Amino acid sequence: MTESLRVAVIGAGRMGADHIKRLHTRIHGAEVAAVVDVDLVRAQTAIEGIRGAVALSSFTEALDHENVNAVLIATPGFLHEEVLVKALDKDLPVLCEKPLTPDAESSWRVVEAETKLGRKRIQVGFMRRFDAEYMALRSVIGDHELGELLMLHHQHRNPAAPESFTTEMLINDSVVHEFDAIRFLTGEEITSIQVRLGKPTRNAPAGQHDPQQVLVETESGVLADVEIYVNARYGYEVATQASFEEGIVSIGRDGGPYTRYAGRWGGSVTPGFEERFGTAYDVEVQAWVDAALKGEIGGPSAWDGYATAACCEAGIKAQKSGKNESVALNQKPALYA
Ligand code: ISE
Repeated sequence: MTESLRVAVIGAGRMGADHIKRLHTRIHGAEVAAVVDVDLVRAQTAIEGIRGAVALSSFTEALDHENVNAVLIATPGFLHEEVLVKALDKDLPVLCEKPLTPDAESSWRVVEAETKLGRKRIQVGFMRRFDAEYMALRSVIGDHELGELLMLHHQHRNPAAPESFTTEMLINDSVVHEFDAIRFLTGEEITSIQVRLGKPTRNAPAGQHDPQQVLVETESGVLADVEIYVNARYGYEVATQASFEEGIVSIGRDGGPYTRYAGRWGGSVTPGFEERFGTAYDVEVQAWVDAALKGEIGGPSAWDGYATAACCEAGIKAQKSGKNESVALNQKPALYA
């Protein structure tokens, strides 16, 4: 049994830097052994103060490094497949930020490679599964506390999206979280998706259609809607309201101190996903480390990565066709049963 994870973090951008800090300061049983970034200066900055860690510009060098026995991938999705394949070749535990890969075909190749290896090594970074309110809502659904779940209403709002964020990325970079959350909450696969592009905000960068409405149906007929709005200006908000036969459950509303001062009342809006899901990320990464030390995974699998990639593909098709598009999944391998 491995005593501690010595992690190569691939990608030192916004999410990578956040995970490096987390691994270094809050997670037990793991340390940062290497940081890889095409921008070597960025990698060097990221390892400052971390004794024994090396900064590299090639992921192959990191995965072959004698002091590395685990991988955390935090690069953009289109760069994931080759790192995943190499990590599987070396039988290393992997935490891969979402999406697993950008499309269903490449995600299926990863599933096939892992199936061939014969054990689950890849955990996908859907951190919402580790958020206390998501877990509580899942229990209410699973225990039928309020009867059957009928509908889910999701709001997913970001303050601003970068210029490079395309119309498609609203689906495959943002709504991918709701696809996984709907699967996690209901325990069912998604069967069809429709996307409506309505009146756009003038605050979106040129060529990016924002907001969008995504309509989803699951195997048993649960209907879900998602408002994805990535230039909402006022702050970060990820919330869900669930309608049951006997009641309604809402999660994700802003909390924190409620202040009355100088004739006004209120509190603060969460600024970004690091704050909104900070604790969930900590729990997620600790679950990965604890499981990896036992040769297991502690969260969503490559199958979940593949299933959500298939949803994204149907979603992007639906953006273009305006029609309800069905989600086609290959047969689930026994490894993921
Ligand atoms: C980003 O990559 C995330 O994962 C955030 O959770 C999400 O809110 C945002 O829309 C994505 O771009």
